Amino acid sequence: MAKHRVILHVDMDAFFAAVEELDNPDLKGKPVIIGSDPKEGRGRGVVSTSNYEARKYKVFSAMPISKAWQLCPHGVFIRPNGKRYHEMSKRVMAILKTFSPLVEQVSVDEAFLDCTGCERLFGNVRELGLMIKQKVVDETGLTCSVGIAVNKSIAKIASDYQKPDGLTIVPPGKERVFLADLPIKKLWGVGKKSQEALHRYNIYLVKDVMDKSKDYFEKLFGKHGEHLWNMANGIDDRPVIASDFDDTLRKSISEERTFEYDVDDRDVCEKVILKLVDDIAIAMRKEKILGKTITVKIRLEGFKTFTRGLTIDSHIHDSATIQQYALKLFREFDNNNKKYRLIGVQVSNIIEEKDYRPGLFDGIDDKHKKIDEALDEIKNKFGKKSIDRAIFLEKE
Ligand code: TTP
Ligand code: MG
Repeated sequence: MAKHRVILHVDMDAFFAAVEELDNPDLKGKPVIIGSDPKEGRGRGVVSTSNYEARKYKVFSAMPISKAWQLCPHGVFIRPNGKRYHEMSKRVMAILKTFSPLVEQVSVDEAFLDCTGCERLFGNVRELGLMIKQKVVDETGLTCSVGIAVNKSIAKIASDYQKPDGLTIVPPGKERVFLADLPIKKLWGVGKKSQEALHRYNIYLVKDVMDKSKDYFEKLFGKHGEHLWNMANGIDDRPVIASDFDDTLRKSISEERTFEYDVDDRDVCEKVILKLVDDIAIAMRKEKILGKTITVKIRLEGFKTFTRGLTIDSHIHDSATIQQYALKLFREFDNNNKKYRLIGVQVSNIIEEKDYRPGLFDGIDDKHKKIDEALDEIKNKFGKKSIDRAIFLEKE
C-alpha cells in the first residue's frame, strides 16, 4: 500500500458562543447569538456566530443582526469579547501542539495537524481523534469537531461533516466516495460566486465535477478550474506548515464600526478610521506587539464588503503612521458614489516588541512616539475615556 499522510483538521464548535456558555452556565439550553447590538431589531451590525440552539431558528454567522432579531427575538444577544476568545484559542492551540509538532493554525478556532507516523503512538487514527477531543474538552470545557484524512482539503470537509462534537475519518482510498454526493460549495475555495458559475454549467454535486475532465474546467476557469478539479477528486498535496506561533501571540488585531445610518460624508469616515486606529494602536502598545500589514474594511450600502491592504517595510505600533496608511487605503478606494455602512481597520503580520530588529528603512518618528507615550500614560492613569486627540472631541 502506498504511503499516505495522516492529516487532521480540528474546528471548535460554535466557538465564541461556546466560550460565553462556559463562562455563564445560565445560558445553557438557550439560543445564544454573538454579534453587535441588535437594538430591538434596529441594530445594523452582523452576527459573529450563534450556538446550535439558535441555529435551529436559522440564525447564522455574517447575517445582519436585525434579521437574527426577527428570527429569534427571545435569543440571548451578547457582544463579542475578543480578548477572552483569543485566550481560549491559545489554550486550544497549546493542547494541539502536544499531539504533533506540525500544527498550522488557520483561524481563531481551527488548525491542521500533520500526525503522519504518530498515529501508532496513539493506537490508531480513531483513538488519536478521540484523545484530542477528550483532552480539549477536559482542559478547556469546550467541544470540537475533528476530521481525519490523507490531505488538508478532505480533513477540513470531514471536520464539518458531523458537527458539533464530531469525529469523521475518511480512510485512504475512500476520498472520492466521501466527496461524490456533497454539494460543490463544500469544496474548499468554492464560494458563492464560483457556486453560481458552476450551477450555470449544471454542476451541483462534487460528482458532477468528477464526471468531467480536468481540461474541461481548465478551459472554463483557468487555474481555478484546475484547482477545483483537483479538490473534487481528492487531490491536494499542500503541506501542513507549522505556524511559528509563539503560543502567546495573536495573529491580528482589529476594530470596526457599523454606522447608525449609511454615511456619505467621507470626512466622517476618516474620523472614524482615526479613532479605530487609535484604539488598535493603544492595545498593541499595551500588549507590546508590532505589526506591518494594515487592512481597511469597507462595507457599502447594500452590504457589499471590500478590503484593501498594504504591507510596509517595518513593524510599527504608533498611531500616526498606522493612521496615515489606513487613510491612504480608504482614499484610494472607489466607492462608486455609494454610502458607507461599516468601516473597519486591521493590523496583522504581528511580532512581539522583544523580537523587533530595526531594519534599514525603519525610522519610527520620534515625535509620534512621544505623543503616543504621553497619551498611553494618561489613559493608564485616568482611564480610557480621559483624553482624546483634538479631532475626536468633535461629535462624530
Ligand atoms: P467558525 O468555526 O466558522 O464557526 P463556529 O466555531 O462559531 O461554529 P462551527 O461549530 O460551525 O464551527 O468560526 C469561528 C469563530 O469565528 C466563530 O465562533 C465566530 C467567528 N466568526 C465571525 O466573527 N464571523 C464570521 O462570519 C464567522 C464565519 C466566524
Ligand atoms: Mg468553529
